[in-house]
Amino acid sequence: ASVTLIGVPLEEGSGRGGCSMGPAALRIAGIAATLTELGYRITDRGDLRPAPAEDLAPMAGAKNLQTVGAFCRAIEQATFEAAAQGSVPVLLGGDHSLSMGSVSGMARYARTLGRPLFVLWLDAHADFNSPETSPSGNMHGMPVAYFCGQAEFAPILDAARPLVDTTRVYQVGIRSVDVEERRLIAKHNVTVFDMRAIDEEGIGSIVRRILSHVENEDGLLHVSLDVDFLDPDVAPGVGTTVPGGATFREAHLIMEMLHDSKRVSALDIVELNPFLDDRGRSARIMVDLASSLFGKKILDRPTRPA
Ligand code: DIR
Ligand code: MN
Ligand code: MN
Ligand code: MN
Repeated sequence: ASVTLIGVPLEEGSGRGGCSMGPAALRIAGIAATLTELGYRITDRGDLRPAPAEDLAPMAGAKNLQTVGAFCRAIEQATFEAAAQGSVPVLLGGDHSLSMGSVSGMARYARTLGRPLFVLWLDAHADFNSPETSPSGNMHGMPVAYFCGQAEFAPILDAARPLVDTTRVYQVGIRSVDVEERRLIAKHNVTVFDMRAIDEEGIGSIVRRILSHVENEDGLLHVSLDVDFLDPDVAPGVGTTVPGGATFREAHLIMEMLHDSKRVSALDIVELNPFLDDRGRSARIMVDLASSLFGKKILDRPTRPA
């Protein structure tokens, strides 16, 4: 099996500096060596550095659109190419606006197979704003609305891209939602397992339900992991911490179950801000979670013993 690392030194979607150092921190934390040890062939494409897209007219509600837009185009293409070569693209972010590109690239790939794409969004935030609704104008708060086809994006980026059906988007860990996002999530039937759902039902049961939907439709699964999904006590290296997040073990269980499912076709690791981190701790945890997703186990046994 093979994995393609795609570095995305993008922070212009986030409203503060630091995420551009994310790819370097993830490499220093040993992402390539860890996956090599698990038996994968690793291709590291290095960092994407596209020139700003000057054809995009600046827009008040979408800060740094020319930079974010240029990255999204480059990411879409790099993600599609890696997947089409039979490799699993792993996006080393970079802020979460990069998922506009990576999910779109996977949606294009899934269409060539005639299979549906599912998205598992692990985040404290819903990221369902548009340039019209965003209170901040930061595009890292918009990727889910973008790949679900929220109308306001039509003029600014590829209008002909394949979209993700909102009934195939699962958001887990959510605990910070803006007023307009709340309305849009309800309108579009996105399935949200917020922190209360995790507390009440347990993460294992939630992940089993999501995976059985993916399996029933023979889908591909794109996993998008925002550092702030985790509790800030576990992973402090992110600009938008929200208290009350997922524990270390909840996050690992998700990754272990995802590995067993053999459904994961792409992974985004986003929002790591090494400038805010505590001696590389968050970078190492993200690499650790990735290694669980790619098959690292505590013992050689099935997750659910017979
Ligand atoms: C807020 C914060 N909802 C916004 N969003 C995110 O600006 O749209 N923070 N994604 O990480
Ligand atoms: Mn996010
Ligand atoms: Mn977030
Ligand atoms: Mn974010």
